[in-house]
Amino acid sequence: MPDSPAVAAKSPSSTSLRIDGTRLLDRLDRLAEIGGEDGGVTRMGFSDADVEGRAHVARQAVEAGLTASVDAGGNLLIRRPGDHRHSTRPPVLIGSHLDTVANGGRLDGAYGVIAALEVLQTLHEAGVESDHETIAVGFANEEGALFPQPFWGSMVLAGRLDALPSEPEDYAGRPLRDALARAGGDLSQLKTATWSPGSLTAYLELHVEQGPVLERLGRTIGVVESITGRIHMSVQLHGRAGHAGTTPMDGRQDPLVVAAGLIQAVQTMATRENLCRVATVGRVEVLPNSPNTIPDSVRLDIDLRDSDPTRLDVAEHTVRQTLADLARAGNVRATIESTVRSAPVHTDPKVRDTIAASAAELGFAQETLPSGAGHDAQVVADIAPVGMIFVPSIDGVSHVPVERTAPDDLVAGAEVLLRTVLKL
Ligand code: HGY
Ligand code: MN
Ligand code: MN
Repeated sequence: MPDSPAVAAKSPSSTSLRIDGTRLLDRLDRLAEIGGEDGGVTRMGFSDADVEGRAHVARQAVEAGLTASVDAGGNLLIRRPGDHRHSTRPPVLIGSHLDTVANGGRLDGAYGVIAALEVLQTLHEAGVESDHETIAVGFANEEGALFPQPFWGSMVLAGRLDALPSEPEDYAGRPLRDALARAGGDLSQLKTATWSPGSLTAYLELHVEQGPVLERLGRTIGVVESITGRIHMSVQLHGRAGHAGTTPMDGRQDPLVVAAGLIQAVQTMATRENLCRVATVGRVEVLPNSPNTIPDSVRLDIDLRDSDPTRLDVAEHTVRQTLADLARAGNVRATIESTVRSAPVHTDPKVRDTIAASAAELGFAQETLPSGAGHDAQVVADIAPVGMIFVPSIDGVSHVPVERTAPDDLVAGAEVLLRTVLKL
């Protein structure tokens, strides 16, 4: 954050500037139709629906008189026209991600990008001038739902190319190279999409809380203090397939029995043993997945979270140790890989204070809280000061079709985003 007092944005009267709430809500409704099914949304990163969703938002930006481009990592970048040569400070980046989990909600990620578009259009229409550019971003493949490289787009932007596989594939082994090209990216040009440390004044992400705290406390705005750490582990188990009716129980090499033991152990780690805050197995693939065949192989994915990196390391080591013991006992071959490791981060104190001041000025009740969900902001924190603004999630649920937030809260969050951008 710059030491000099922030140069207040020059504009007709930036304290009276407001977003267009109806336009924001309409755009959220229209975007939710893309990949919409059974009330939920499925736009898994780099799927056709995801590419369609990002093209739709790009069109909305151009219709608003802004420019839209896709970087080599597949990130959608929206800017106000002009060369910004009078900028004396690095840009402020605002946004989130447009991809979703399978059969997820209409707000996770999408809300932050549509609100960023709304803020940029409001600044543009009011002719607000500032000593820095404001850029909106729709990060690619934050969830890792199809191509298991979550935070893909923000890792590229933050220059963490060493932490990404050179030839990423989806769960079925299909190459990312082609899907990325269809989205407008280029796997061989990722370096052109990286931003260096200090190249941004700040990154701001507006997001639904995805938890119960703000609703329970009756607060409209959440000022995020920290974002959880996370380790994602992929386990592959190989046994010996056989006939369910003729293969004796003793001597079986059943990978699904080993998987069941591991799933129970992961649950115990985060409950009775309290080794980490939460631990989940949300994805299991059984082959050949036939009811009267002893499975040949099982793949399962483990998600560990905690705000303390040391506790995460202990939990990761315990999973590895437990798997080795279970595989030996079950006479099953096992491999395990930590595919994602994102460190817990604290948001920038000055950005937090600016968010809090904006919410106070606008008269919204606020609460400072940690994020149990992971976000692109924790990756961008490698190169810039970051801040996150939350709004309440009804019943505290997310990653499900019934993910909802009250319209007034959605508008309030976007107002705080605008006010914070004007202050930064
Ligand atoms: O999984 C998460 O925490 C985020 O929604 N990607
Ligand atoms: Mn999510
Ligand atoms: Mn998200």
